[in-house]
Amino acid sequence: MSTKMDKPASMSADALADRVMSRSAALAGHTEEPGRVTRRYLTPPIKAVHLELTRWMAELGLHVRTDAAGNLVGRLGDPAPDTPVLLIGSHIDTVPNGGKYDGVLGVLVGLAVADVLQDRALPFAVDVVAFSEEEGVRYAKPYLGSAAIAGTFDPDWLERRDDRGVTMRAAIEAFGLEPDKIADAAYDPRRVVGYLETHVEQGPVLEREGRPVGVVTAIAGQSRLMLRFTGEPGHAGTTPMFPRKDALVSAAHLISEVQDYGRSIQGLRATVGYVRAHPNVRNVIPGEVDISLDIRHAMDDVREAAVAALIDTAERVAKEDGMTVEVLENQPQPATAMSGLLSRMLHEAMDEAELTPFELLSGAGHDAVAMAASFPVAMLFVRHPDGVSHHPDERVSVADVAVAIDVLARAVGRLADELEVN
Ligand code: HGY
Ligand code: MN
Ligand code: MN
Repeated sequence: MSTKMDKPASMSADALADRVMSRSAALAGHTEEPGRVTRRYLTPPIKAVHLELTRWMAELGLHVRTDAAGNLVGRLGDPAPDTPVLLIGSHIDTVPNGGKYDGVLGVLVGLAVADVLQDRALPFAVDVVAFSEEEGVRYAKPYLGSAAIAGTFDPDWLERRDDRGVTMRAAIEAFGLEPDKIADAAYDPRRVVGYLETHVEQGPVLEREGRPVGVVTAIAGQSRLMLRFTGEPGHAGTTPMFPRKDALVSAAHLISEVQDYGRSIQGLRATVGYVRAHPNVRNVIPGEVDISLDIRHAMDDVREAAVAALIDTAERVAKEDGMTVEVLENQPQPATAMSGLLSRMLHEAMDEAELTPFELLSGAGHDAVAMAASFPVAMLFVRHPDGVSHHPDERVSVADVAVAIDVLARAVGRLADELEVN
């Protein structure tokens, strides 16, 4: 699907930032749950977001298309497939009851940068990408959209089912796309100059340091596990308190140890965010409980040691409680390094904009993680007052968004100069 219209004149960074804020608010209105921002992979609000973004991209004269994984791509420049291309973007899915800016900000800043650069002759095309799925909420698999573009999408994922039993394959088909063509979404790494992502920091550092933006040094590694505790189900009223094999009690023993362990290791993040008790009714002792484990650290060996230690702890706790525990899934993701060239362009752009360059680690995962498998990547963080994210209170300031647009546009310009010289 492609659309193209005449282009309006470009606007100032401040005016573009105002428009990013109003557009973020408009997209927040597209949700599965009125009054909350919830957009899971290829649900109807994603289609509504596509329609708005397609209109805004077409107004800018971008060539717009949707790939088989549901990514929406607006190209500034030559649509020929062998054109060198710089990708700029982020994701448009959200966690349940999420914020307005996580993901969306990177897409809208990308559109603003395309606006700034629309009359500049660049040695590459610029693709503004709205990735269809980063959070991993609907199918417990993050980065579906960026994995498709990076060429690492595993067709086995198409058989994964959501909490209503709908396969990923069926969800893609229901969206009007062809799952068996997802391999066509991959870019040829020889054509890709790199990937730049702007994202709210989702943490306190830039606010504490009094900085509007910062360059990401690396993205912490992350292990996503699912553990199953198995005990014995029973009638809540007739089963004596001894001996009981309540799987939820054993899971609870582990959960409290997870936090203690996380606090004992410098820089570690250890979280249990998902609990599923079966049959999850008031008058039945849970015989089976699934819990997630989200373990993150900048150093992969520390993270891997933490995963091993917490699995040992789970086995000890289960044994003490007379239960069993098994690891249903362990998705390790190594720490992600940033491209030296692209990061230098961001630093030089900050310098050119008379900002003192500043850099920081990302504890959160981003599409840049999946994109780094195939392309050079770099990230620009935007100050996030209170650092509250994955929550409706998530916010950014229009002034900081204007700085991000200015810095990113300068970085793309410097990259063009650098590539034209070499
Ligand atoms: O979980 C994360 O780190 C990201 O927000 N998806
Ligand atoms: Mn997120
Ligand atoms: Mn995000």
